[in-house]
Amino acid sequence: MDLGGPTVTTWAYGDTVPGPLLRATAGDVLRVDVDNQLPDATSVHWHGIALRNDMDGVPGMTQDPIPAGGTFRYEFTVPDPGTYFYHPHSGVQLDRGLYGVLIVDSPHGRGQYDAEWVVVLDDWVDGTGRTPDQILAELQQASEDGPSGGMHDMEGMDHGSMGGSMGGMEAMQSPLLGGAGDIAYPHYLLNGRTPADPVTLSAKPGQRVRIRFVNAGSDTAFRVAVGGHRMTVTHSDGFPTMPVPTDALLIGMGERFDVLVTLGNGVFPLVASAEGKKGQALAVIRSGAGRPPAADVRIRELAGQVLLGTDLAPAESARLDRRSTDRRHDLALGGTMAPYRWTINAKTFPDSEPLQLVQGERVRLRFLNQSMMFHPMHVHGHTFALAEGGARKDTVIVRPMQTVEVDLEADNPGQWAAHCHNIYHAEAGMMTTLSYQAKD
Ligand SMILES: [Cu+2]
Repeated sequence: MDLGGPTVTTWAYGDTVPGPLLRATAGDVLRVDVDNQLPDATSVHWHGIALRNDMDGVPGMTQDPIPAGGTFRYEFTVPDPGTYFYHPHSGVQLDRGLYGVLIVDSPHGRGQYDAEWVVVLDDWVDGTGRTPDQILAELQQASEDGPSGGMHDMEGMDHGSMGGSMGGMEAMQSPLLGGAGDIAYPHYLLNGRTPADPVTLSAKPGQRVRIRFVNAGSDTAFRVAVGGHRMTVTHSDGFPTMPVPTDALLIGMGERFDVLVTLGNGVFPLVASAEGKKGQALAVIRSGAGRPPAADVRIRELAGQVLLGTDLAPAESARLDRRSTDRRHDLALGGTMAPYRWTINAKTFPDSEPLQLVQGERVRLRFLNQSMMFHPMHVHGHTFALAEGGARKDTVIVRPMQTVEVDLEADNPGQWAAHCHNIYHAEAGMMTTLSYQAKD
């Protein structure tokens, strides 16, 4: 892959990063044939889609892994319109080039806008001398060696590369998120390009553009903004929100937001700053004449008002019915850099205790972050509502020492993963199962 400067060898869907854009209409049956030409077993997870359990793409939970050289047919109904994405649920493969966007359109028309841009954000290391599997091994090895070993000498892992507890090293910190991640990446990409040679997004002055943001990163939240413009947030994780204007938006790994922007006349940078880290991704918006922005352009909107998913309210159509809670589960989020181990209720997957659900019940999940790192928590097969009237979402940022409560309708039987969408945290244990039981 040519990333717009660096050329890397990586794993991808087809021959592009991001992979092919898949598009369907709510109610459609989507059929995708996977032909695994990778040297390793894989799977495809349809992030955010409330699909049938055996199509959810979690090896060991909903299917067998697709072996190297094997094939698998995914076939399922897409029930809800929105912005979704697909990626492997196998090891740290997501941190290669294996991701793509799935847009589900409404059968009732597309809404009031003139143009649509899909913007996929990613933190990139694969093919720059190390693979994601090597990074994971280094994180685990370094923590075994203790603070004086391992990571200090790793090429490309500068002194900001380890969060939290590694003594003597400058941690990557964000005022909004606390610990900002575990890995300092050499590149941050927007639609597969570094800022050195960014994509150009074109429209006419005065046009209203819908931007669909997807954070496909593995360890990086992005703060996004458009120079010279405000954005109006309209959707969070596929579902409509009360429209709210903002300067900037913070997007955790696995989150999606749709915004509307009414374009001025000229050339404007769309910047996705790696939150708490050094570096950014960039696109050039062109609606008129002007010089393109520099790769390291800074825009003042990034320092303005910043919204998180937890700040949003649902549109009337996305509100969860008012109901009393039938069942409650706590998910205590813990972990440390040394040893490199991330837990839910003090256990690492697959030793975690499954959380029981019963079909038809209203369930409240309480995420209690007891670590100094933020965790974007993702629940498969369902869209939850942030408690007390918050937005509908399937992935929510839980900040250090913060508690976030969400409600869901237990209406999709099966065995469902619930995990941190920091893919290194998930792989180091931060995952559990929501397990439907028969009613007796
Ligand atoms: Cu995490």
